[in-house]
Amino acid sequence: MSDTTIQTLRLILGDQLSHDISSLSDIDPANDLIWMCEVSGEATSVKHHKKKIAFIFSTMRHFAQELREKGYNVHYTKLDDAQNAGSFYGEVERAIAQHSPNRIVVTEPSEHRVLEDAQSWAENFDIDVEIRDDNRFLATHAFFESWAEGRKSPRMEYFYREMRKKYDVLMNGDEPVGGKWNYDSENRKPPKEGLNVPEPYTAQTDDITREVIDLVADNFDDHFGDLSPFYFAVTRDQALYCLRKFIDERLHDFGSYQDAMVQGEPWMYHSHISFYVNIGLLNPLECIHAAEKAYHEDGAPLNAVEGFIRQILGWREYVRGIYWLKMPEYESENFLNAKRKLPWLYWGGQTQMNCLSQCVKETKENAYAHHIQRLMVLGNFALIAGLDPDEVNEWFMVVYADAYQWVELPNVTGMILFADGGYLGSKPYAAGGAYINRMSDYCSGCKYKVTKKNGPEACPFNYLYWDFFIRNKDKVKGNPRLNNAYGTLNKMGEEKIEAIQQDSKRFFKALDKGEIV
Ligand code: FAD
Ligand code: DLZ
Ligand code: SF4
Repeated sequence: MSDTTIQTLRLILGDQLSHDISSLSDIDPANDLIWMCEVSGEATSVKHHKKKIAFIFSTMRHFAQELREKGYNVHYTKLDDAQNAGSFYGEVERAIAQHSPNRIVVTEPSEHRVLEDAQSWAENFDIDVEIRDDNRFLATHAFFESWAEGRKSPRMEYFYREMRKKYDVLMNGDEPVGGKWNYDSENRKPPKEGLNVPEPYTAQTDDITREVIDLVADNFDDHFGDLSPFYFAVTRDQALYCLRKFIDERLHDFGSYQDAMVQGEPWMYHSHISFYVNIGLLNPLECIHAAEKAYHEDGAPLNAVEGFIRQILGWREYVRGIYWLKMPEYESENFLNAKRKLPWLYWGGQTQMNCLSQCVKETKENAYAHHIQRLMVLGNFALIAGLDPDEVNEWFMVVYADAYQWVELPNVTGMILFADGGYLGSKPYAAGGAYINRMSDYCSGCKYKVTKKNGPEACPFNYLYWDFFIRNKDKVKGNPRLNNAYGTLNKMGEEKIEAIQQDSKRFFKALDKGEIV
């Protein structure tokens, strides 16, 4: 279909790859045109990890093929098409010029920047534009707003309980199954010797994926990350298989080892479905129901099932709610006034801190790190080293294949950096080396000594942790959840405080000069 008049132009963005998406609900296959486009403006809005771009483009191309097989008219602009306008705005303009549609239908873009762009089309192109709710999320904007209204600090746990009731998930009438809402206290087992972690899902690459890999290699060679090997699912069938494999092989131990980190085991007992849920191949509710069924019918333990469901029904929906409630101001929050530049070690530069080195290495290879690596190693360091939120947000947006701003920003600005002053999280998630040592085997392979608190051999997390509380005293001391930390600090002798500050000063000087730390 080219240079023909159509009724409705239906735009499908790169993270809207769901057959039941709202923008297609009333499609007229004979008269409507679906428009999809690979645009350099999106691939370089930040310089996304090579594997992430390949994943998105390959999944988009497979989705377009499935839509055509269903009998729909699909226009697909490839990145290297001569006519490619390079942006959503330019592509919409081109589509209108070619096809003179009566109107445009699009599901609400997941990112504020793109929503603003879409909101400008009606006036700028003098056309009727309908922006529909994204029906793949479980809490509408209205539901979240009314829940959050009047709450000074709307905590995830209470939102999660409402969502459990609303969707009747793990409920016994009005009561939670098992008598408790949250089994997190059972989900903190350190790793033990001889864990037999199942192999992760690895998809076969087909011609479409191979073509995309070549395209990414040719066009984004200067982006961070390894392109090969490429193992992501790129179709709904493959993603469903990946979900099934998680439920059958990993869910049982998901809870117990949720916080554990093991060198050489990037995938642990996590589900690795965030890429697929966020891009639209899997629906969050079907993932929740699959886990709930495993509890009722296959003996999956409640701590694992509840823990997994809480991440999707609770955290995932909650961070999206916060994003839309707080944007666009949320993007520039910097409560702690953190200014340090992101050190080179985040891009794979050498470091002697083994925990950071391992987490960055796996991120570069896989465009994935599991939650506790993101939170307690990469995020914890960013917090206690006082890294600039803009730089940290950019890094997290670039490196993970599941990163879109609606989910990345609240996790970084709110959860790890406390840059929103405690709106999302009740306290800064700062931790010393002892936590990392308890939950991982990284420290045994590190040049630093986790048991040493001060001096050049000491684990930097140990003194930076205290230095963080000293530096930010005026901002966070009143937080009741930090009473213990400040109680301990108050009892510290001057000599100890002096040693902490000297070590931190020396460390930051080396870090800022780009020396290997
Ligand atoms: P599992 O551990 O198996 O959890 C199951 C699912 O729960 C995930 O697939 C995801 O959909 C959901 N989930 C779990 N935790 C969160 C959370 N905190 N917020 C939202 N959803 C959650 N997740 C993203 O999807 N995209 C991001 O860009 C992203 N950035 C993060 C940045 C930081 C600093 C932190 C601390 C967390 C971030 N997360 C992000 C949340 C979480 O780390 C990932 O969702 C998870 O690691 C994905 O791996 P998985 O599918 O194996 O998750
Ligand atoms: C992340 C991304 C990238 C890298 N490339 C494209 C693209 O070429 N075409 C596209 O439709 N979407 C892409 N995306 C995802 C979009 O950034 C995402 O859909 C919007 O930001 C949502 O508002
Ligand atoms: Fe990380 Fe410190 Fe352990 Fe080294 S000793 S791995 S820096 S926590």
